[in-house]
Amino acid sequence: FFFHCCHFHFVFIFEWKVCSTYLHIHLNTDPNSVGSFRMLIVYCCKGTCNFFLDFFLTLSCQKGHKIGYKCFLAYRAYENYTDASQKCQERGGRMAMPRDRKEQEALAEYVKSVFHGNWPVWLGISDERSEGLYLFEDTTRVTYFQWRKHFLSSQPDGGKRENCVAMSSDDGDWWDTYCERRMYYLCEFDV
Ligand SMILES: [Ca+2]
Repeated sequence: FFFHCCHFHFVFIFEWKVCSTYLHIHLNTDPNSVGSFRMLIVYCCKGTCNFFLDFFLTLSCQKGHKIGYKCFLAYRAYENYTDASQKCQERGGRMAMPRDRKEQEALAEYVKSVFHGNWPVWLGISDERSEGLYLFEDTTRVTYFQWRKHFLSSQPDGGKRENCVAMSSDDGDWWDTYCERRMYYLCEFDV
């Protein structure tokens, strides 16, 4: 048993050695974490190692908002779209992907309760690959949309300049914006 620290969270590693197969259990004690641990089974032989198993298990959704088998969790850190995606994956999740009205409404309500006032918050949706074709981060097509509709500023309106999608924290409406913009973000985890 030993303890070390990596760049964004503390990790405990229990190492159980059987021949040359290693079992690593990383308990994530990051205060921003949804409450997960990562398990790796590694087989090493003659200086080369192969991963047999590498998965995250989410234990609870105490800090976030649970709907069905998803746990949404909001992060108060400014990141651009790519970095937000990376941060969600490092924690064992992915960017939030509201797939239908029920998930959208639950997410909008949660975001409103977390971020008081009007803040843009990243969702895992973009049309970077092909203008006007909105895909979730996992490359599946978006079929339910919640674009802001207003006579002064209906969305999306950014064309090829704005290819990533943010949710507004006050009403849950979606806006297209430029992907390099840094803002709060939402991850989702399987529970
Ligand atoms: Ca666009």
